[in-house]
Amino acid sequence: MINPLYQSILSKTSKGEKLFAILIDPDAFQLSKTTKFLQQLPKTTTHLFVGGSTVETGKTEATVSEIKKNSSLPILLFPGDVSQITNKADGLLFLSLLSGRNPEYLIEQQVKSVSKLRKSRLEIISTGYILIDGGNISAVERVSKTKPISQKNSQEIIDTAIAGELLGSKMIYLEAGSGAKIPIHPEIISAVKKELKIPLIVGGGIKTEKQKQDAYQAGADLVVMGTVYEK
Ligand code: 1GP
Repeated sequence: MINPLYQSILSKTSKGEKLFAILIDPDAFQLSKTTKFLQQLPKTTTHLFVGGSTVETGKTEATVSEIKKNSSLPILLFPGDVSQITNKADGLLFLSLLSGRNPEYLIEQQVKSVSKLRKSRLEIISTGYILIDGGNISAVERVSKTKPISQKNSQEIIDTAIAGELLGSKMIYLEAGSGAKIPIHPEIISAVKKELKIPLIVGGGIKTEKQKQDAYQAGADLVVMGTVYEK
């Protein structure tokens, strides 16, 4: 099958099934505790995302390899930059930071990645990435030197998501930033979801089961949680 990971996401979300990804930041991950970490993950976990805003060279590959030995969950790279791309994963969220106006993260890193991707068998899923204010300065804001969109400016968030879909993104990711104080408000999630035909990912600052369920109810197809599981 072509693009099996994306086809599976589409077929599940089109039936209203909810997906759940745990984000693993290789810089914060202890390889020696991989088995224990994986055993403690909720049974509802459908995907593992691996990545961070900045990661020491080689750590992503080591982390992915170790997880692969111990889990059959699909691993999607969620890279902060081109250095984090490794063939050991199953797929790659090919992100463009649509909320920002820094060409480095809109297109430059993507161009730089092509020589690596040409030789790779990673399934590439084009993903429009939208940074939204989560009440503190996120690593994405710091590293990308771009401003998040305010949660008060829902029209700009909606328009950015639609622009992403029109540009050909296969998924839209609404991101409040890892460790956000305030996750994305359910009203924003539902307003964006109404306008999209493609799956919607939501993450950043989701700490409780209630917040997760609220995001699903509002229309998130896939919820991402990271920080809570790092502890
Ligand atoms: C960050 O959306 C993810 O990219 C997860 O955020 O670490 O706050 O759960 P948390």
